[in-house]
Amino acid sequence: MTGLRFAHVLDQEGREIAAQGLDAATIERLSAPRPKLCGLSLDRPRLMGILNVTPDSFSDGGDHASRAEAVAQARAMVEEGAEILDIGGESTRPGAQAVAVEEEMARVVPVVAALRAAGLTVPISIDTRNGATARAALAEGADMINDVSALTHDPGMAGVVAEAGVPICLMHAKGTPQEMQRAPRYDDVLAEVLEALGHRIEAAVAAGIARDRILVDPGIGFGKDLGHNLTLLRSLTAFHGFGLPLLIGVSRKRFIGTIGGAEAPKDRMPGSIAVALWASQQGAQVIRVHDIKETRQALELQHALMREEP
Ligand code: 9MG
Repeated sequence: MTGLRFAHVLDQEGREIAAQGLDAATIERLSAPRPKLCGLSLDRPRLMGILNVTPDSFSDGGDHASRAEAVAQARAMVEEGAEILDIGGESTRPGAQAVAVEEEMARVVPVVAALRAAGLTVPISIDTRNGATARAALAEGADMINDVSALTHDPGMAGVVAEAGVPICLMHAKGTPQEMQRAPRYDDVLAEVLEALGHRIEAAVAAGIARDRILVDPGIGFGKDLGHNLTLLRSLTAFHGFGLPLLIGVSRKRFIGTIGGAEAPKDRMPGSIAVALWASQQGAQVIRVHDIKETRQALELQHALMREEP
């Protein structure tokens, strides 16, 4: 008995290995309980709700009005079952233009302050590639950083995170949001993403970020085509080899619309839930979603069915 939930796992080269044949150190790395994330145990998948604070997300009826709307939306998300909020002021959709750091800060930081002033205690993640935004948001009460550039965009980011001692998600992306979907190419997508993430973990640790504060994410849709996304999703167990919590974001992404025949992102909820269930079954510890209530219900049913007792 290995104590693992998987009969087979993938090694860091993507080869399938029978769990029975693993040595004790590998089993320990794969199965050791992950440290708590912002006070949340990671013994079941946690839902990270997406709260975009870009100009098209809320009314432009003035700063106060849009802040109040963001607080109301955050409250509703928490009531629906979001356990972490991921707040972002710069769109990272394929083709999106970068925004100035000052503009990003002006969008995100007052919302974090307003959420805390309104008494919301939910852990807040800041979706940013910029150290200055991270620093200011942490000062207002944010708890962790989600950096889709894995510390490659801003040389100042690692120091901010190291100094604050907060968790950071290192996501793999090939290229920047502006150009990443222009014919991405890999010889072996799984091996290359694993290797790149391994290097980013080493860089983070070398910059003073504690290893046990790091989450990893293969970056579905970030410089990947349909085949790359499917290969990575089929191989999620390989990412547990880092011994770190795994965060997965697939919600409403293009490949779901392509396979599921849903052109508009808002019509991609059923496919998003199907992939969230898949990620949960592969042991992902954090799942980043738009449709919280619906994903929560699906995960509850999955959990009930997988439990051994009645
Ligand atoms: C900001 N953002 C959009 N998609 C994402 C994903 O898949 N993972 C993470 N960590 N962040 C994402």
